[in-house]
Amino acid sequence: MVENNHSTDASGEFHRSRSHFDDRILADADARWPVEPGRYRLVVSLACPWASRMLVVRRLLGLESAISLGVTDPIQDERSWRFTLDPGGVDPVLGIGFIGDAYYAREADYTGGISVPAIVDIPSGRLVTNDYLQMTLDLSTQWTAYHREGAPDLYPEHARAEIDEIVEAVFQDVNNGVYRAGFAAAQDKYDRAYTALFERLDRLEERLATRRYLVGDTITEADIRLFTTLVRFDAVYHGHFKCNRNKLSEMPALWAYARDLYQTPGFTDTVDFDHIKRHYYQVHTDINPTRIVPLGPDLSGWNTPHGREELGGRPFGDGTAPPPPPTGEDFNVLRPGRALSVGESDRPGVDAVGGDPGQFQCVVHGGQECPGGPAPAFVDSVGPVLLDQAGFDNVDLGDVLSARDLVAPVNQGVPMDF
Ligand SMILES: N[C@@H](CCC(=O)N[C@@H](CS)C(=O)NCC(=O)O)C(=O)O
Repeated sequence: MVENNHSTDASGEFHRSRSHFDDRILADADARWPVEPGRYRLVVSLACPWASRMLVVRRLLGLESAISLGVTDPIQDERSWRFTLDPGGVDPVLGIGFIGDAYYAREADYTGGISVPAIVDIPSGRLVTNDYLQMTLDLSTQWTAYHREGAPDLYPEHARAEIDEIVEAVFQDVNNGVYRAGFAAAQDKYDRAYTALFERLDRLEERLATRRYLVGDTITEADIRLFTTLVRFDAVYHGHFKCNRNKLSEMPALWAYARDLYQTPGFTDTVDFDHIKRHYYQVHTDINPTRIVPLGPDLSGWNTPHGREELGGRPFGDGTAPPPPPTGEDFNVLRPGRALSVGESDRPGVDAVGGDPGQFQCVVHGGQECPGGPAPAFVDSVGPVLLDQAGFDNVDLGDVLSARDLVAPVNQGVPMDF
């Protein structure tokens, strides 16, 4: 069993250890790890808030073709994060089944925790860094030569002091605060984390009532770091981590702020609620021994109008919104118009889902009548999946979302074999 990179001490307090591998990839040809497009692979779990920061920053800066992406199964096993979503259970670029293999290639006798996000040097197969605190900043400051045209400045020099200050407070009380509450093993430690979390959220609620973003009038690193915790709040932290004074959706400014970001290109496509829920509820058996994943909450509110445009602000500053994600990197099934993938499902009622954008196929068996052959279906809104054939119009998006557990790679015009 691989050791965790966090622990709860004898007093019941949760501690997150520093990342062991903190090398940096630098815009310097003589550096040990120089910026070089195509050389590095970013490995993430879509469930992980620290990894999701990297997904958003990479998308907003347009670094998808410079730094490729590997996505792990949301459920770790005793060897930690694994590539079981890929054909043969092996990452197609790194040729390994576990991200731990890259850690051991870097340091054969390494005994510490294995975590995502992780960046791997493709030619040598060695881990470069798992230092999530620095990684996003380096995408902004070291990879500038490969930013897309119109990339926003997420870490503007003139605002760094303010960003750093807010990021530190948000880290202590919110990003890591939810973990401190969730993994506390003593009442007083939990109480303290809970209190600090909601005091901070109250202050953020106040700050965001009159301003669209945390710092200045554009999206910065500070917003990305707050967002990845907020987007998990009602689905996971409120129940699983006992952060339940109120839900995010009961804090009007924060909830509208989170929806605003969620609906912004580059954010929305990185959010996979299915991975998020299954990871937390199924992996943390110490706090959820039954491994039951709750069916709620209703997530459809994320797509409702947020009204934040009224506060002004220029989301991308002098830049522009990113184009749609590359094939295979649109992870958000909840988003209206999102292409589903061909696949198999063990979910009663849904055997496979797939199709080209705008035209989806959904084969429904199991508990329901299947009148022989695929039924065309498409997601046209959050809510029911509309199916063209009679008899299928009661399949709801929840079923199709869960069908994604076993969904195969995105269909790229290949005839579907149901
Ligand atoms: N690398 C970081 C943070 C990243 C992190 O905690 N990632 C989680 C997923 S959200 C992880 O990989 N955990 C693995 C584990 O704790 O065994 C750290 O050392 O604290």
